Amino acid sequence: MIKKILIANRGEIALRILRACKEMGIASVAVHSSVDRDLMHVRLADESVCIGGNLPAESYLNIPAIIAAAEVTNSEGIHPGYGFLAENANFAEQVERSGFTFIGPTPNVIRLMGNKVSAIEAMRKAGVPTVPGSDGPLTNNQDRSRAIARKIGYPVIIKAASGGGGRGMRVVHEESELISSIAVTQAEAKGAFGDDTVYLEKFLGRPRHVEVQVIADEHGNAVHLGDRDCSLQRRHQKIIEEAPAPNINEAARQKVFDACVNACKDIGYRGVGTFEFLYQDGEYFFIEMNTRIQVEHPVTEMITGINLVKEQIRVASGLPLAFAQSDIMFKGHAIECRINAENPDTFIPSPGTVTHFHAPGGMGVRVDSHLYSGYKVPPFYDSLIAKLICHSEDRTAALNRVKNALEEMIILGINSNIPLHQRLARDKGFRDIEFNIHYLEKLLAN
Ligand code: MV4
Repeated sequence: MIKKILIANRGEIALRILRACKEMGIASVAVHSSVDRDLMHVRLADESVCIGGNLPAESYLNIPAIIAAAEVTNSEGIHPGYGFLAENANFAEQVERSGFTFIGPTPNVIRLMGNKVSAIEAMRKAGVPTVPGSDGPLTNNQDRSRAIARKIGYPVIIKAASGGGGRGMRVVHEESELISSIAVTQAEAKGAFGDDTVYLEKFLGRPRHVEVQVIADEHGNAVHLGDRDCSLQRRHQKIIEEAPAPNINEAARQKVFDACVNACKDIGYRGVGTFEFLYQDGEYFFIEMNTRIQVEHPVTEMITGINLVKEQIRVASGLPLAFAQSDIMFKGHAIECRINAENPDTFIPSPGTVTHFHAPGGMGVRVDSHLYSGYKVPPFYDSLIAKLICHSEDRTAALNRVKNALEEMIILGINSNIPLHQRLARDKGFRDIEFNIHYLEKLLAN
């Protein structure tokens, strides 16, 4: 087992990783930017190193500084958390080349999944259902592109191979817009990612976002940990996630779980991973795979009782999975509210000093947060300040717990989106599971 881990992240996820290290008897090293020296996990870590300035490029994205910090502290493993360098194959490669263990998949698998064209191809070959599409990049042959789109049927969507998470996409409603839309998407992709490869898919109009959590070891074992619904989002930022995904066709669901496990074995996956699907009319369509621990992992932990970050560290250390598929029991329902430091009406970020923080509690209530009274939320990073996760025997009871916990939660000094969550916890469409990926934005528009 790895004996010392450098946490290459900040905020709630850095604290989450630190807690896993402590439970496992693993020494911890916090690295942080100048402004982040007062972060909760920096105080609690065995050692800490300031790695640079406040801009992400100067610190949390500064690969040489992070590797130097691992060297001077004699760290063995590097945990990237989510965001920042978590899905950067070059970082994973440099970590390994410098003699450290990257807590995540191998660089080649990160690269395979980072390119959406190669990811979709690998999944199709492994029997995972994908969206009808170009099955590869579009070429400069305009007749070919028109023929592909006509065969699939409009509307279609053009996506950048190096995009993902909603960046570099364009919906095309009719043939007259196709060629110019391809050109614009290519130009944007070139600018944003330095890669103008684009592909085409059938555009699904009202899908839900359903994702499947997996974990695999390097000995050929892979299991799924069920699914999550993350449809409630605004501008590709998830607001509420829940596990299991409610109202899913059970036969299709088991089939997709099996396909995901099979795909992990097929591509030699190691670590935690998430298969993202669009789910519409009882059918699944793979769109992307995330090779990191995700923000919403706690809802899966709550219904399975499995500590995903601990298991992630175990498999990165080369240990076999401690459980088989048949050992995993799914119990009850969990809902996560992402609490952001932002104006609940305008969504404008609201950094500043938290003059008072009170976390809710009680049975089935979990708060993952680095906040404390007196903590100053800096303006340089994303606005996630807390995750409220409620677990209960069924969805209705979990929702009720969310509603009550939100009433207990106090964050003073800055604005938060707690009022938005209070509204959603009472919302009929959300309660009745009558939503898709467009639901929240439509609700906010009214
Ligand atoms: C789509 C789609 C409809 N049809 N692909 C957006 C994020 C990226 N992961 C993929 N995205 C989408 N791909 C096809 N073929 C609609 C979206 C989409 C979306 C997906 C998941 C969650 C929120 C979304 C919001 C807008 C669009």
